Amino acid sequence: MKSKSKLGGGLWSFGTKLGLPAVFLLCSFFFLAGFFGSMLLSQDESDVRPRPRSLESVNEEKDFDPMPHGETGKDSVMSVPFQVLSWKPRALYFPNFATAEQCQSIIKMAKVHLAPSTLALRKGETEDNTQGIRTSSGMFISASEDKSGILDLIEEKIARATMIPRTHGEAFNVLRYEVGQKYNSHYDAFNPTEYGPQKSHRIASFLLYLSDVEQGGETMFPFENRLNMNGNYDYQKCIGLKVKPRRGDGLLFYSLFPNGTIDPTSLHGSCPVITGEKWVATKWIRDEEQDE
Ligand SMILES: O=C(O)CCC(=O)C(=O)O
Repeated sequence: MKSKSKLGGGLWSFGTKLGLPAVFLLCSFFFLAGFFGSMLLSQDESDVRPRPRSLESVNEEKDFDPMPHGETGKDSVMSVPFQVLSWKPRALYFPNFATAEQCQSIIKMAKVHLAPSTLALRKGETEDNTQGIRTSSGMFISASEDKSGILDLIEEKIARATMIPRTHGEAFNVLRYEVGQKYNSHYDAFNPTEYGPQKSHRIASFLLYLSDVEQGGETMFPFENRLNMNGNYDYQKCIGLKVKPRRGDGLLFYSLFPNGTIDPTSLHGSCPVITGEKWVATKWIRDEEQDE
C-alpha cells in the first residue's frame, strides 16, 4: 500500500508540475515519432536502393520506367530475349519469338501454295546444272497479304529486334523441307562480281522456325569463327555451328559487315532433314526500301 501510494503520488506530482496540456503534447510527439519511424524502417529495400543497371538485369519490363519518346517511338518498354550465338558471323537466337499457334497458322496458310524452291543463278549457271542445291518447297507471302494479321505482328517484332524498318524486308519465304531435303551452303548477299549489278543488298536474314525437327534440318554455318575456310570445304557438308530448329524460335544473322562488304563467315545452309519435317519462314532484309 505504501509503495503504491508513493508511485501514484509521483506521477500525479509530475503531471501537476508540467501541466496536463504539456503531457498531452509530449505523448503525441512520441506517438507520431514512433509511427513515422516504423514506416521508414519497413519500406521496401528496392525503393531505397539504386536500381541495378547491369546487362543481366535488364530483361524485365518492371525494371524500367518508360522515357518520353519521339514522334515515331513507343510508350512502353518491351523485352525480346536473345542469345548471341556468334560474332563471326554476327548471329543471334531469339527463343519463343512467336507462339505455337502463330506458327501453326503460318504453316496452314502456306501449305496449299507450295512450289519447288528456286535459286538466284550466277553467270553460267542454269536450272539444270544447279539441281540438287536447294530441294525444299516454298512460297512467298507478304504481311499485307496475310489477313489473319499474324505476319504483320511478326514483321513488326523483327523490325524492332533489328531496328531495321519493315520497309527494308522482302516478303516472307515460307519453306518446307521433307526427309532428305536440304539447302547447300550459300551466301544470302549477292556478290555483284558473280551475280551482276544489284539494285540493293541483303544485309541480314531472319529465320522463324515454324516447327521442331526430330533429326537433322539444322541451319549450319560451316565457316563460323573462320573455321573450314581453307578452300576445301564441300558445300554439301553439314558442319560448323549448327542451329537446331525449335518451333517459335528465331535466328538472325548478318550477311554484311557494318562497312557493307560481305562477311565470308555468313556462309550458311540447311542440313538435310533426317527424321520429321522442317518448316521455316525466312525474311531477308535489305539496305534499301523494297517496293510493296
Ligand atoms: O532453312 C534454313 O535453315 C536456311 C534457309 C536459308 O538458308 C535461306 O533461306 O537462305
